[in-house]
Amino acid sequence: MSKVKPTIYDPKKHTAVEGIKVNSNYLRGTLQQSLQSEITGAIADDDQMIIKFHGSYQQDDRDLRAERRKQKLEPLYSFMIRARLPGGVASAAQYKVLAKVAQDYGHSSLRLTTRQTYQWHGVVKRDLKKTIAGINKALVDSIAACGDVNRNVMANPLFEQSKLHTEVYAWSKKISEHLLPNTNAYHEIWLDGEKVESTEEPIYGKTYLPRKFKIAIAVPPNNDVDIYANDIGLIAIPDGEKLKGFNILVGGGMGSSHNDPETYPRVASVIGFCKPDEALKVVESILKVQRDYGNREVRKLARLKYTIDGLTVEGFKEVLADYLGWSLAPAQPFSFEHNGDRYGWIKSDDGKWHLTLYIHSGRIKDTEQSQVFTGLLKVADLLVGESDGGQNGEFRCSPNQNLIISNVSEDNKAAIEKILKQHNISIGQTETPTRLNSLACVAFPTCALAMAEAERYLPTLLDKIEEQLERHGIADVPINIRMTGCPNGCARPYLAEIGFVGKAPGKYNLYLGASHTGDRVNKLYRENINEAEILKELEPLFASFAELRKPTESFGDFVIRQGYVSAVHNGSDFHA
Ligand code: SRM
Ligand code: SF4
Repeated sequence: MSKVKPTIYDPKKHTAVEGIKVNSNYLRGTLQQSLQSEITGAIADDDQMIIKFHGSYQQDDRDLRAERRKQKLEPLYSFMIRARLPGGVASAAQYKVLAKVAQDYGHSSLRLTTRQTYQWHGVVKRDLKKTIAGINKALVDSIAACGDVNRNVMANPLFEQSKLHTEVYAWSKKISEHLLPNTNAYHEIWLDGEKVESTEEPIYGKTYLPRKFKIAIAVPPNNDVDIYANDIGLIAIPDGEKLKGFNILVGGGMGSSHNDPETYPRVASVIGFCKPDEALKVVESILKVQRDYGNREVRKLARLKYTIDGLTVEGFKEVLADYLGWSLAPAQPFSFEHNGDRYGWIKSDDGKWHLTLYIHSGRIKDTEQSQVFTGLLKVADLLVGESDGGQNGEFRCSPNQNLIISNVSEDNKAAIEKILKQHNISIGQTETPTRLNSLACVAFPTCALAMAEAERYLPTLLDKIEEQLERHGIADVPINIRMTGCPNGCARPYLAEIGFVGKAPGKYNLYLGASHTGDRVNKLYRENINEAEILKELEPLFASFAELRKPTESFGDFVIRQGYVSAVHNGSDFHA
């Protein structure tokens, strides 16, 4: 029996956010009133916390902030909405509805996220309810897509690859449903559902979790979901074609603050194995340990990774065994080969085709260069038009901000290729492997926490990095490059072989040395540097990589072998 005692809600000690949750009447807050108020485009302060649990954030256009202040106007408030889409799958018919909502309320733009779902940006308050109701028409919701609860559960979206993949995808939905909040607030507020006075939260309780919580399932050898970045990771272990069970990982996370050694990115620790019929109890118990032992006094230290490092991994396993009533079996062998997506067409055993597209920075939007929004809508039209009841074809989000057009019949292949060509939508055949492996978070203009550009800037920087790679004859080597506008790590930059993390406008910290398989975080190499300095720093690294690389050695492993940075094995190594 563990000697460590759980924390009980204490309004004197705990953060204001804990009080807001407790007093929200199970996530209702005063959202109804906030939505009705016409004097501002914003909602009440406390509701800004509560609305996250409904899958939405209040934001303002940061490009216009200074100008609006000068004109004595309030910031240009709008809302971001994030769908809950376990495993990233929507039918072509659902996609059409989601894209139509973006046309009506979200500037004809959809954002593919690093956790396999869609976001709508720039929705004004008066359209918020219509937007969420519109999304619901596709039978998609945004419950728990944000907030201190379990978020979208990730899994490999190409489940036709094997029977094992199909089983795993079903688990992503099962886990997501199982850990949904029980409150009726979402239906009451957004869908005019019947008012239910008393709600109980049997899993979460009134204070929900101390912080956000993330789960992913990986099927080796592909670590496309970046399993080590999650609070809980499940690694599928096969028994022939079927699922034998899951290795369980805990305590992954990316978020940190610049120059604050108390915070750090951490790869999840493997703590054992469970059979499929034990899996729901295991994930629920881990979540409950975090609910009871997580830090509710300091939000920046409230993720499961810090709870585990506080208890030690062995201590955490003891507490978990108390909650489960038994201990996990020893972990089973597994290995990963890479953590990216595979592009182009593949055919599944049932004769259907699946096409992974490369979506630049995850943004589905028409630009001068390519008409991604219009083109994809035409593909959806084609697939829905072909079917009776919209069952033909799916749009699946990858964990790396790409899109897979799935379950396409042989007859439709050529027509889809034609539409993609006409709209200049990439199927990943002309870009360098480094570009195909790159990720950038949203950052400016919508993200309130951005310190530097990411989505809007990485493509330009990549043009210049590609020139360097070409010059050194290493353009065909895949190097994972990821950029975020701040150290919160939304594009998982600490799992990149080259990571850029925003420090100030035009300035980035440069990190090196993560593994190519996503199981080791990188380390700070240079601080607060601009584009010219970045390129100057990378030049000799690439020259040396081209000259001294061992066959098949990845860039991340090379910079460690050559002593440019030391390998990071745990949180304290990261800042050492
Ligand atoms: Fe994130 C906060 C966008 C994946 C770690 N993240 C935010 C907010 C909501 C900013 C805010 O709090 O005001 C960003 C909204 C920007 C916008 O305008 O859309 C934001 N995060 C995103 C997305 C859209 C980035 C993207 O370009 O795809 C991703 C949405 C995923 C989803 O569908 O659910 C996104 N965020 C991640 C990931 C990656 C992952 O989960 O695999 C991480 C790192 C993993 C982790 O959680 O540790 C991540 N986001 C954070 C953090 C740091 C949390 C921490 O432990 O310290 C914050 C800040 C916070 O929570 O206080 C944050
Ligand atoms: Fe915003 Fe920072 Fe996340 Fe980028 S990493 S989306 S800048 S919170």
